[in-house]
Amino acid sequence: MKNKKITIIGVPMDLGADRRGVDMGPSAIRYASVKEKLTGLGWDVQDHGNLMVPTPESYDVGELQLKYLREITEVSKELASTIDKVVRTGRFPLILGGDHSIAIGTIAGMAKHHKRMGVIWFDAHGDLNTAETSPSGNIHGMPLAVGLGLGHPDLVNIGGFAPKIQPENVVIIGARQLDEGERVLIRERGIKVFTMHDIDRMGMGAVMEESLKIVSEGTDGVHLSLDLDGLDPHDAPGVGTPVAGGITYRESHLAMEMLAEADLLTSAEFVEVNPILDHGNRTAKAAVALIGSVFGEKVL
Ligand code: Z70
Ligand code: MN
Ligand code: MN
Ligand code: MN
Repeated sequence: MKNKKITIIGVPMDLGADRRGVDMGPSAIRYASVKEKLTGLGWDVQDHGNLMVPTPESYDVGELQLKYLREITEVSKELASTIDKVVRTGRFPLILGGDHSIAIGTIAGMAKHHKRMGVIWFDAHGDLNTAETSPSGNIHGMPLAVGLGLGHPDLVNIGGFAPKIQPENVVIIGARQLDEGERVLIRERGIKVFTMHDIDRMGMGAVMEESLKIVSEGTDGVHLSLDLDGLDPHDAPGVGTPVAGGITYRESHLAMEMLAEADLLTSAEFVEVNPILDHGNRTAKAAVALIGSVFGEKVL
């Protein structure tokens, strides 16, 4: 990447998920030496610190199909404007979560700078629910739909414009647990999804070659949104909802290395690390290893 300046933004968000502990994700990733990793690779790294996120116990959950909508909307706006400022200073925003609802703010902030933004969504899930289709009411299952302009207007209209992204510029990699409403949306909008079945049949190399085409053709920027639950629970046990049969450590590194070679990324976020459910900070360490690969670490 030509831009050798990174700003880390922590978002200790756990209002979008049921399990407490994901708010400690940014801390665990920092403890796993993310800054040292990037500095060692020659990047100029600035750590903006964490955004303020309300504690769920001191707020009313609100509407049960959109839990903590008001608080998540406020944090998303704050994240979007922080990212806007970071990009204006010529730096690459690296966002550490926090549950995946933070992608609402990330995409809103980046879409201000990219009229047609490609999005690579690594996840066991589709995160394409709306209040109408969600089985949980948890907003971390909704951020990709919100980016596409679907969902509650308070979320969809953050930054004053919608939609932020187009379905033809989005690719989901690693899906193995989709809700019925998400399947309908994927078919209706023609969103490209590489399920675990596809990864097994094609291999991660071919999946990434196709994915890179999808997110690069006709776009002016690419965002990587990586949910650690996309990885196999053996390699990333510290996530709120582990789903068996995921992307291996090696496959995920190959994907990050191919992204680094393609030199397309304009922003990245690593989400859903839950240190309480982890074993020896393994998941945060995996996140830092992947961050290394995507920011140019090579064996030779
Ligand atoms: C389910 C829902 C989800 C992450 C779980 C689960 C969503 N589709 N996302 N863990 N990261 O409740 O919407
Ligand atoms: Mn919290
Ligand atoms: Mn997710
Ligand atoms: Mn997920």
